[in-house]
Amino acid sequence: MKRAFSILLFSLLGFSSLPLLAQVAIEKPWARATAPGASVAGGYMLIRNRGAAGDRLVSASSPVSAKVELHVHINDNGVMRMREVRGYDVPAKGAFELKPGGAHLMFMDIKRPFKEGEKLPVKLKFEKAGEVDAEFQVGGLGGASTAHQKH
Ligand SMILES: [Cu+2]
Repeated sequence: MKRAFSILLFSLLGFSSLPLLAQVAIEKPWARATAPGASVAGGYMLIRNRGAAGDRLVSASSPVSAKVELHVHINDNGVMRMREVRGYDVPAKGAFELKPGGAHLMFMDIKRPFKEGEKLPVKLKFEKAGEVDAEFQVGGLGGASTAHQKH
């Protein structure tokens, strides 16, 4: 009888702690290596939302740059331009992808060049999930990075 009670209690505790688990997961966070003299760099990742409610990435910060902005690419009469946005909506049981040519984090006024292979700590702030830490792996210099130099 006592055993049955503790099993019941355990499962109740198990259930009640579920909402405290992170609902948002960051997959494959990476940033582009920078060319000498570059002041900005792009960051990418897949944000997965396991929760039953939508969430929103509202800001990001990192000690490696003065600030981190949330950008999107827009096609302005055939010219690709970047624009800062206030957040990225991540649908319930869904995902939002930041990738080259699309939405991206923009590291502004980087304090030193990003070198391939290093890891950059980034703090992401979500409306519901709160602060989530991620480590962005620096990848190689890519062809699409020239668009970023025009910032
Ligand atoms: Cu940008």
